[in-house]
Amino acid sequence: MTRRRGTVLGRDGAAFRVLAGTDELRAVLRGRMKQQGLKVVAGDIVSLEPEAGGELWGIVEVEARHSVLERRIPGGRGTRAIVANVDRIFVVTASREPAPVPSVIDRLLVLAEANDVTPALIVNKIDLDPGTALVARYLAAGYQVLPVSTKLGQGLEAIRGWLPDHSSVFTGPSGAGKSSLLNALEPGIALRTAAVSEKIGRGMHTTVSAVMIPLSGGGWLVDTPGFSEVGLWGLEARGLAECFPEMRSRLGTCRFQDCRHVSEPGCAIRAAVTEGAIHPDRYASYLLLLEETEEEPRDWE
Ligand SMILES: Nc1nc2c(ncn2[C@@H]2O[C@H](COP(=O)(O)OP(=O)(O)O)[C@@H](O)[C@H]2O)c(=O)[nH]1
Ligand SMILES: [Mg+2]
Ligand SMILES: [Zn+2]
Repeated sequence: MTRRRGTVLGRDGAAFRVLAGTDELRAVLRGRMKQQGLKVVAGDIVSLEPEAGGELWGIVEVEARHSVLERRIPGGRGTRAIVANVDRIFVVTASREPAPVPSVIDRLLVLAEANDVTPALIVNKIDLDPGTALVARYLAAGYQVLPVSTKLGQGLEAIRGWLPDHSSVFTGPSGAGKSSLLNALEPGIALRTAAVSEKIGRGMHTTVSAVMIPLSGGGWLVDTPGFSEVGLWGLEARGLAECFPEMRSRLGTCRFQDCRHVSEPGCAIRAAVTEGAIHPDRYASYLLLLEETEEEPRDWE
């Protein structure tokens, strides 16, 4: 029997679209897998066996995920996976127009790490403003920072070099230049993601689901409706600080092992803020996100 292995691109009604080599196959969960309550999402790597009589394939195995983005199910009924095996989240901000909002940038960077995805910060529109202070702040914090002008075509190679063999999410505030950037990286692609989002927006009862869009140079762009609902719930205070690269190395040195870095005496994090080794805005973001992690699960409308 010919078994095949492939990547789930997205849903198509009751079936999944699975890319196996260069073939796009339609596949459904085998009954046994359904009984196990297994959920398959875009990005999952699956094994397929042909279904009897027909063109459908059966999903007989889902490989362990190295990362998964989840959103909360309304009514406090747990979480639901949106997409699996994302390798990198590119947080896109403009250096100006609109003005960068550090708390928004920080939330997205932390969100990536909290979900085992490597973050990178793209500072776009450097033709308007080099964004020197912003770039320096995030480099100092320990992030990969990519200054870019989509308009002038500057800095795109650094992003392009990273895309093959990986699956990437681009996120960030509206107006930062995401659509323009994606189109510069791969002409026409922003239109494809827009079409997908619109379709999902119209489909009243369709579950919001992510789509993997193969890039011509290899790798995937992941279109993730519902990404704004990915939260930080369930993360312990200690886990949160670990998602701040500049805090990570200092965590063992607070006086109390369970230090939340808020008002505890002998806190190494607050000392580093006072000394200027940690940017005060970054620490402010930490406090804000700490509140979010400690919030009661909220229902999503
Ligand atoms: N000056 C300048 N404008 C840009 C650049 N990249 C995008 N824009 C403009 O910023 C605006 C918002 O871009 P868009 O791609 O729609 O942002 P999105 O909302 O993040 O998808 C548009 O008017 C773009 O032409 C850039 O590098 N420099
Ligand atoms: Mg856009
Ligand atoms: Zn502390």
